Amino acid sequence: MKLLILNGPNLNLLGRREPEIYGTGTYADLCRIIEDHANHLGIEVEIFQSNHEGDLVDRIQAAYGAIDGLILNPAAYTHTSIALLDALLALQIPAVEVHISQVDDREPFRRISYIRQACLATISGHGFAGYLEAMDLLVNSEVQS
Ligand code: CA2
Repeated sequence: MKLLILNGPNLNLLGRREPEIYGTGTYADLCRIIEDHANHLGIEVEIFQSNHEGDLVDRIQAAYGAIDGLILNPAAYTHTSIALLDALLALQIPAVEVHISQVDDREPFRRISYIRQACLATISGHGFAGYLEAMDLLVNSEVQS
């Protein structure tokens, strides 16, 4: 099984500010715990981060037929991007939306997610562990199907 994990703008700066919202871990720490968990589960994982909406759309399109599940934290594009929604709808692969912070308890604009309707679940406010929960969910849904 192969999962693709996509991270949107500014997540590469994790650990550099707002530790009260995002914790103190860096982006490298996040990638390491994801890779460790993939080894533990015995699956393959690819992690991609971009600050550019079109790069994320391109990566989703390239995933067609090549991956079994997608985990997506589009960061600020969550709240603005119909292009990402359309790419996800076209992909037709199980996807899980992840947010490190609890977006529903923050500014009203963060309660809007364009991609949510194309995802089988949303995990929000569980910190880095949310990515691992999303991996477990996709692995278990594959086993059951
Ligand atoms: O909680 C999440 O994971 C978010 O997707 C993170 C986005 C934010 O726009 C979403 O509303 C919620 C922000 C990512 C940038 O994160 C940084 C964290 C620390 C330092 C710099 C950037």
